[in-house]
Amino acid sequence: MPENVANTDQLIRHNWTQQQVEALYDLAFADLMYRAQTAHRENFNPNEVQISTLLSIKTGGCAEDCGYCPQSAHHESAVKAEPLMPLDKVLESAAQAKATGASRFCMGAAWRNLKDRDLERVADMVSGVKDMGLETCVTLGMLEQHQAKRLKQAGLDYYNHNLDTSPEFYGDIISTRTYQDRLDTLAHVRANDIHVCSGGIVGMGESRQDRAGLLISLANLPSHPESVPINLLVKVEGTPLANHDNIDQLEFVRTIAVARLMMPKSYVRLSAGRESMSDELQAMCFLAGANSIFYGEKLLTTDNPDTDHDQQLFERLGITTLAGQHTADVKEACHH
Ligand code: SAM
Ligand code: DTB
Ligand code: SF4
Repeated sequence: MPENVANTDQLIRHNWTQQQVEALYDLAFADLMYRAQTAHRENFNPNEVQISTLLSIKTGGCAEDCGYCPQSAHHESAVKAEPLMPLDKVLESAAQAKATGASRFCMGAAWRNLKDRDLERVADMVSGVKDMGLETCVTLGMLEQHQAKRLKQAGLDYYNHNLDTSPEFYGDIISTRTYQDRLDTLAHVRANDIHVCSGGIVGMGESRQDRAGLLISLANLPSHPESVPINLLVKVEGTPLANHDNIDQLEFVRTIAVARLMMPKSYVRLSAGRESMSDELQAMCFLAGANSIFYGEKLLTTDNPDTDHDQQLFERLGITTLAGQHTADVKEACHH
């Protein structure tokens, strides 16, 4: 085993170098999988997966120009802009998610940033969902300190805000906000004691160095995000990335495995893109250390696998789903 990758994966580290992470990526596939599965077993029950259900509470018409996103007003996708959903509809959808077995309910808005005029309505959604006994998560774009504080007070457990890719590749995908803006939002979330959910997208034409760079940006944060969504680009017609070549599927599995090794106590979520994956590829991702998914027939605007299909897959793999309260334990584990 190369010296620079030995014994580095068992500790919570925040000082990963590009060379070390690329060395993990360069391991023989079986060696990488063995190490990732070993780290996974040291920290989690390998047959348990956490499930979150997503709801788009405010769809389309977004001012940002994220190249992958069908909700950007800069692109001509089929998504129609809709106003912020009323509270009763949100709670209805959360009740449904709970009935299907989700432990967390994640509400997403196509906003560049949360506006104070919408803060109380979102806070009501958070407390309503929390009162139903679900873990709460929102993703609303950039967030300021006082807004994070108010959402925490309303009962917010997780805030999702992705770094998306490496700092170097970022400018090829998004021009309307900076990497530093994203880091600032994550700091506001953390400072208010809300769990951080942050990851990125693979398959946007980035290099392996960029994939390593994304994982370094995440793992070298002062605390590892408790939840790390790894999205496979969903190619949506009308977006600039619609006709991109597919990424090698084994490279996607490697990315999950390297994320597991670098952030051994975090939940790694096999996120968008499962609709285009075979059952066998998803099984390999679980073997590589993914232990969370989005569950429910829609992501925000695009399709996710049918719940029946997911249940069958879990049954075939002997996977059980995790009840919400257990995930709170991860918080302490990630703070070092
Ligand atoms: N507007 C907010 C923001 O961007 O911060 C929250 C919602 S946004 C849709 C949440 C995340 O979804 C993005 O950061 C991106 O990582 C992911 N995403 C969006 N479109 C995607 C696509 N076509 N394929 C994969 N992931 C996507
Ligand atoms: C995340 O990392 N992936 C989710 C969630 N966080 C909000 C969103 C995926 C969106 C996929 C494209 C769509 O459905 O619009
Ligand atoms: Fe807007 Fe979020 Fe889509 Fe970017 S990813 S265009 S911020 S909805």
